[in-house]
Amino acid sequence: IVEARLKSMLREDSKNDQPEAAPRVGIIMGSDSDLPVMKDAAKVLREFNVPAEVRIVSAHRTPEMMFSYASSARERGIQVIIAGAGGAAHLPGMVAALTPLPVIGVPVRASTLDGLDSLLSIVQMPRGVPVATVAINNATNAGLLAVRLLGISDIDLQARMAQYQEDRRDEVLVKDDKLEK
Ligand code: RP5
Repeated sequence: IVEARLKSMLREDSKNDQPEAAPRVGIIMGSDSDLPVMKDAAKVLREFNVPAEVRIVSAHRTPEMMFSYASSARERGIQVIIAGAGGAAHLPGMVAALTPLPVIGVPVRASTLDGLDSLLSIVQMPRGVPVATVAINNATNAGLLAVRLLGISDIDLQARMAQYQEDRRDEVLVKDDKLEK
């Protein structure tokens, strides 16, 4: 259901009928209500042609599923996990405790505390179990960081990241050029 919703959210990509490759990145979230934020990570990975899977895995509502997902991710070929959650956002930290893979946490703004609760829950991991935390609701940066991590051992991907950075720089230069000075 999540994959179907994601495809409709990324309608421009759903015309691609190519067979799906084995996922290298796992994008998980505590609730389907996180999907409007977390879809941005999937969008980035699609742009870089990095195969990814999207799942709802709740630390407190489906703890057994969280355990089996995190503890089997490495043997299934997943190389990076992006985990988004809101409120008492323990999903990224719990997953990081169960896998040696790098885990990127996305604090989702989901409660009356405006995302600060999620941010602090994810960023304040005790020593020994790291979670790389991006800004509140910034799943785009989680996707980009996953690409950079994979780029360490994937020269083509790293080159595409360098090109992406050049393109962003060129955008600024064009805007600067158009300014009346
Ligand atoms: C967390 O609680 C989820 O990650 C979500 O951000 C938040 C609210 O979940 P729902 O009540 O919308 O399912 O577990």
